[in-house]
Amino acid sequence: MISDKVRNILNEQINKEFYSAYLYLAMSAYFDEIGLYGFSNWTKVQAREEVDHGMILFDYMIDRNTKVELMNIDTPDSDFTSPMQVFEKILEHEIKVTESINRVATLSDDECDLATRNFINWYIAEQVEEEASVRDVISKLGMFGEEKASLYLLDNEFKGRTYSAHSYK
Ligand code: OFO
Repeated sequence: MISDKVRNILNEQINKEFYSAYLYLAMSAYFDEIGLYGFSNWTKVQAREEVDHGMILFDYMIDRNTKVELMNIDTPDSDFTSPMQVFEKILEHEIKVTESINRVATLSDDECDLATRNFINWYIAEQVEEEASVRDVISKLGMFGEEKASLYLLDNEFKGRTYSAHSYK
């Protein structure tokens, strides 16, 4: 039996994952507008992964026979000015998501909900990976700069990012 507190925090986390998908889609649209189709692909692939993150939580809640409550998804930020600025925003956002996942883990411990505590471990590891991949892009942008030639090379590299589905079962 999932406690009300754990149910609420899981519902909020579903909302945060779908908000993340929206945010990455907004970024993808920005990159399309400025002709950086590889960057657009990178953020679009990430948006699909975020939908998976939301769906894995959704399926878990159904399995635990607890009520899923879908909430409004906020309008994402769309104030983008450069690739570096976008990736700095991504890092800031993902650090907040990591903190949010950590709160789910801590609350599951407090509520003696070992199943949720075990379930959320996947997200803890996923956040380490996500933050690392964003830091990698930021350091490449810092190293090569944002001149057209460097962006062209990175853009080509990011065209190669492919989506692979994550699922709960
Ligand atoms: Fe779901 O990890 Fe990013 O936000």
